[in-house]
Amino acid sequence: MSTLLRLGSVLLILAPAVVPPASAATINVPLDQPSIQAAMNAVNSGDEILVSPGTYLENIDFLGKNVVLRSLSGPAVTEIRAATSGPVVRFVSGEHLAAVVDGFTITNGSGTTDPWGGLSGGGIYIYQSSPTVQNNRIVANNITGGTYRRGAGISIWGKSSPTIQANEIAYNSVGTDGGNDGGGIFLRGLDLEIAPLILSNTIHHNTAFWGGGIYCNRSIGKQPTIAGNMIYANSVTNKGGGIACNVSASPVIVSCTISKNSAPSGFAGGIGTYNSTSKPVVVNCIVYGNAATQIESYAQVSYSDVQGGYSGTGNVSVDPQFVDAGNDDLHLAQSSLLIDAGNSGAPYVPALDFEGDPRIHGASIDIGADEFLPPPPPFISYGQGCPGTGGIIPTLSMDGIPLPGSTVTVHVKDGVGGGTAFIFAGLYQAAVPMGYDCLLNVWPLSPGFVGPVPLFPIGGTGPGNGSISFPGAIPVTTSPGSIALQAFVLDAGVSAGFSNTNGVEMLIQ
Ligand SMILES: [Ca+2]
Repeated sequence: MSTLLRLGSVLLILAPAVVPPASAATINVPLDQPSIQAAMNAVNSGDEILVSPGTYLENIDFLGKNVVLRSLSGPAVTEIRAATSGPVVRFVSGEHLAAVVDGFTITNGSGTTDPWGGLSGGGIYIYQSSPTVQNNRIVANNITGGTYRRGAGISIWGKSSPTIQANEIAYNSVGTDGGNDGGGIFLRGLDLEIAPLILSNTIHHNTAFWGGGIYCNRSIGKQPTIAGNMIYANSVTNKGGGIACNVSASPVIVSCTISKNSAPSGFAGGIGTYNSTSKPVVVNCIVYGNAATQIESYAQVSYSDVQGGYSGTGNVSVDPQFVDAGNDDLHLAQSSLLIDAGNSGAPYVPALDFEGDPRIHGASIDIGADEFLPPPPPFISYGQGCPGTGGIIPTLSMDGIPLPGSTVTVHVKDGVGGGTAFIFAGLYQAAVPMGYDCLLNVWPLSPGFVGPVPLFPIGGTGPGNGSISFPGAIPVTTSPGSIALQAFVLDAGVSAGFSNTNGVEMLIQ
């Protein structure tokens, strides 16, 4: 179900409790209130808190208020760092999806006492609440005290159906001794009417005993949806380096890439299961290159790439051909056999891939978190020229690979034979009337940018019979981006004194 539909369902269920205030207020931090929590204390549900760049030494509690807490300039420059022990941000008072934390680095959290007497929720602690957590960097939260530690990045308990979307969740740890579960996310849901949604997150380098990336346990009612996540380089000392499914946990795991995660000898580094009560439904996923094994039994797997193979419809075992796995670039290369190999009718099909590219592109959805998009063509023809002698319009085309320092070939055809041509180049496409029904197709002007000289003779004789091809050097100092080109042919036979060509936009890689 889409986020919008989920939101709609929640609002419907909670309708009697949701009475929007007469007018929503916007509070700026630190302009209107000195701290984020001071702003939270002052606002009402429906308000918005906008936070300027900076490091905020605070522990935040949403206090049951369904407000949007958003950074103005993103997580790279806006950090909430726990000032005291406990979670950095907590939702424990029945907040719903309209309570949003968006665009922060959330770090240095250490957890609070959970319903089972352990320490939970280093970065974010969610209990009986269903907020939206999106576009954050939840990093370097470490739970070190207590006997049992759960969910160093995010811990989710009770009747909670949050949406956890487009976050980076990395370098969080609950430690690796027994009973410490969920380095990135711990999830235990009860009586769930709506499935919690873990969507399009990048989850890496988290550590735990069970469930390095994500740990699921005892989900009663709707099962969590874990969709479109890039899950790599997480590690455990027991089961499920990437994802662990303990007792009665059968999440729907779709369109995820799970690779380079590790577990000790005999255990699954990809997806670990406990027993027949944990039957995750795995569709359109890559589970490849994990140690020691990929997926334990009980999982129901289809349309997935599992190293060493796994029984089920549409499963394959092929090298995914990541762009650069050694440097954690797990995009699909153009040669990957997983492009268009997934099931577009899966239980959940994300509208975007993990990085926001539109999917489905091509005949079918790609397997894994990344939808491969072919690079744009390097030369795009656009616009139209104006005729020379005999009413014939010359044309411009190019070929080669446009890189700084390389050479491309320029072709001018159908000009007046024996004439003289020159090239105009600019940064943008244009269509500026020049009189005589001629258009200037490039802007701004920069004559002679491509070609050995601005003026060059055209071969052939007679109307429309002139053509020339020549190499054009692209200076090594050229920045990636587009350059627009147009050829002009001096032609005394027409009243303009020239004809010109269509434009060609060259995309420098
Ligand atoms: Ca992509």
